[in-house]
Amino acid sequence: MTVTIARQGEIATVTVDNPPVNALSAALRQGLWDAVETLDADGSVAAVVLVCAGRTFIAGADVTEFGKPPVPPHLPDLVDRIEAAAKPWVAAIHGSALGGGLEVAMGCRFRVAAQGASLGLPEVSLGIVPGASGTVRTPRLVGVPAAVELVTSGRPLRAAQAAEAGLVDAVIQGDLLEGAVAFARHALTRPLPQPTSARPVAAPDPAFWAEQEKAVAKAAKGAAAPLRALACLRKAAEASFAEAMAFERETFLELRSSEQAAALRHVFFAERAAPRPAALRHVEPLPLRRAAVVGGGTMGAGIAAALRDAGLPVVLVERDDEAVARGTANLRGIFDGAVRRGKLTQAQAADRLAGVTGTTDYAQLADVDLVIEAVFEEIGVKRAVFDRLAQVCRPDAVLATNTSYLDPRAIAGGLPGPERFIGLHFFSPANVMKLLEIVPVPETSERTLATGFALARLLKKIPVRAGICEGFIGNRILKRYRAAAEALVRQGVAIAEIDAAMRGHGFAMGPFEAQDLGGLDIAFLQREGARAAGQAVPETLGDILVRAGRKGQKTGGGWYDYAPGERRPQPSALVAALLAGAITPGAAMDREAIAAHLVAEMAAEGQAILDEGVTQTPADIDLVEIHGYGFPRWRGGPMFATGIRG
Ligand code: 3H9
Repeated sequence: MTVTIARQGEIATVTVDNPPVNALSAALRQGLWDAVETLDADGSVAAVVLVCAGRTFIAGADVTEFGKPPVPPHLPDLVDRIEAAAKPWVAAIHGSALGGGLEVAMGCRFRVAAQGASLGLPEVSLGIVPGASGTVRTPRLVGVPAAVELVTSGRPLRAAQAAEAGLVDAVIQGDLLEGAVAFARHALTRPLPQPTSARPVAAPDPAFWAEQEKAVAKAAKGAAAPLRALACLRKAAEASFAEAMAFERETFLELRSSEQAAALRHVFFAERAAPRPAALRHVEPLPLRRAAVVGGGTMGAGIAAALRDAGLPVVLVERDDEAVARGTANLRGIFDGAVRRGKLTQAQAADRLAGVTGTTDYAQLADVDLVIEAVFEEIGVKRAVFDRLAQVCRPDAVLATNTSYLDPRAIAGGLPGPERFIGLHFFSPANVMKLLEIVPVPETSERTLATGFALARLLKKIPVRAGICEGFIGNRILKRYRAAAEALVRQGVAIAEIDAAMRGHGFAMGPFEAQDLGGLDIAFLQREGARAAGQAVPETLGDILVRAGRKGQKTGGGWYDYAPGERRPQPSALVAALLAGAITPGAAMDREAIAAHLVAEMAAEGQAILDEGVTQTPADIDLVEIHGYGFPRWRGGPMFATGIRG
C-alpha cells in the first residue's frame, strides 16, 4: 500500500495504490490522514487532486476487516478530516467509487469522474448501511429522493447520471489526471462551494417516508439493511448533521455484526472466488472467438442470446429449415423482449440477431472454438449430435453438453478426443440466470475445464464445478426439497401454508407455486423413464396430479387452480379430493418450523453431496441455491444458514 504525493505547481496530487481495488484498509486510512496533514502544512499547495492507481478508484471499506475490531483512524473521521482540510480536495474518479470510496469522495470539495466511471453505495448488499456519512452527505448533494434510490437499492450510477444528479461536478473526457488538475486550477479562480456537510437538505413530508417504506420493504424481501438505511436517510433529512452521523454510526455498527451481514459477506467472497478456482490459475484456456449452439428451443436460444450479449458470433444449428426458423424466432423474441424492457435499443437488438447464423449445415462449425449442445434430453439424440460434431469441428474445439439429468460420461463415451468434452449446465432463461454448473467427465482436460470457467467469466455467470451424479448439485437438492415438501403435505400440512412459509423465508415462490409455473410434467416424465428402465421410483403426489391432467399453470391447474389468464394460485378442492387418499390429516406446523425443516433438508442433501465429493465446498452449494433456485441471498444459502461453513 502506498500513498504518494506529487506536485504540479500549486496543485498537489495524492495517489493511492492499494491493489487490487484500493480498499480502505487501516494502513490506507492512516496514509490518507497523513497526506492531509502534510499538505495542510505546505504553504505552496493551493489545491489537492486525489487519484488512484490501478483499475479503480477506492472501491470501499476493506471488507476483510469487518469481522475484526475497528482500528483508528476511523473512516467517518477521515472523511471529516478531508472535508476540513485547509485546501480544497478534488476526487478524480475512474473505475468504481463505491461505499467508503464514494464517502471519501463526498468529503472532498469537488468530484470529477472519467466517462466510464460508476459511483454507488452498495452497502445494503453487504447487509449494512453506509458507515462513513453516506446516508448523511448523499442527500445534501443529490436531494432526498435520489439519495433514497442510491442508498436503499445499492445500484451504482454511471458518471453521466451522477453528474446529472449532482453527485459529481464534471465528467472528464480524455486523460483523467490532466482534466482533474485543470479543473482544480479553474476552481481556484472562483468562490469555493460550501463543504458537503454544511449544505442544507430539504425534508420531505411524512407521506413520502410512508410510501418509501412500503416500496423498500417490498423490494428487500426480508433483508434488513435497506429499511435501516431508509431510517438513516430520514434522520439526515430531519435532524442535525451531527445527530444524523451518530444515528448512522450506531446503525452501521449494529448491522455489521448481524447474522445477515455475515451471510452476505460469505456470498460476496464466494462469488468472487468462484470464477477463478485456484487449481486452474496456471492453466491457459482456449481463446473464445466464435461459438455454436445446437438446438434452438427455449434453452438453446437462451444460451445463444447469452453468447451474443457477450459479443461472440454464434452459429445456431437445427435439424431442418423449419426448426432453424423457430430457433431464430425464439432469439428474436428474447431480443425484442429486451427492447421492450429498455435493456437494448432497436439497433442493438438488430445487431445481436445479425450475429447469429442459423443453419442445418454442420460444416459451418468447422472453425468454432466452442459448441454447446442443447437438444432434446434423450441419450440417442444427443449422441448423434456429438458424433457429427466430432467429424466437423476442429480437434481443439470444446464440445459441451447442456444436459441436466443424463450422465455426461454416457454422452461422451467413445468420442474421439474426449479431453475436449464437458458438461455446461445452464439454467433457464439462460441469458438471465447467473448460475452455470460445470461438469467435467474423467477425460476432460484442464484446458477444457479452464475454458468452461473462462466462458462463465465472459458471460458474467457464477460458475460452480460439479461432479457427476443425478441432477448434479442444484437439481439433486431440488428433488430432496420437493420430496420433503410433499412429505409435509402427506402429514396434513396445507400446500398453501408451505408455499407461504417459504415466501416468508425470503423465496420469491414456494415449492408448489414454482412447480405450477415450470410445469409438473418434466419431472414426471423423468420418473416414468426411470420406472420404465426398471428403477423403483415411488409414486409421488405430483404423479397423481399429472395423471389427472394437472400439469401446472399451462393446463389451468396443478397444485392450485388458476382462473383463465391469471397467475394467482387458488387452493383447489379437486386437488384436495385427488390427494385425499394419500394424506393423513391433522398435522399442524407453524411457518417458521416448516421453513427451517425444508432448509435443513436441502442442507442435508448438500452434506451428502459434499461427502461424495460432488463438490468441494459448502460455499459452492450456497451459490448454486442462491443463483439457480432463488434461495434468499441474505440468508447465505442453505449450508451457511444451517451452520455448515468452511
Ligand atoms: C463500505 O465501504 C462500508 C463503508 O460505508 C463504511 C465503513 C466504515 N474489500 O470483484 P473483483 C477483492 S462496504 C476487500 O473480482 P472486479 C475481491 O475479493 C464496501 N476486498 O474485481 C477480489 O479478491 P481476490 C463497499 C475486496 O474488477 C479482488 O478484490 N464496497 C473488496 O471484477 C477483485 O475483486 C463494495 O461493496 C473490498 N471492498 O470488480 C465494493 N472489493 O482477487 C465491492 C473487492 O483475492 N467490490 N475485493 O479474489 C466490487 O464491487 C468489485 O470488486 C469492483 C471491481 C467493482 C470494485
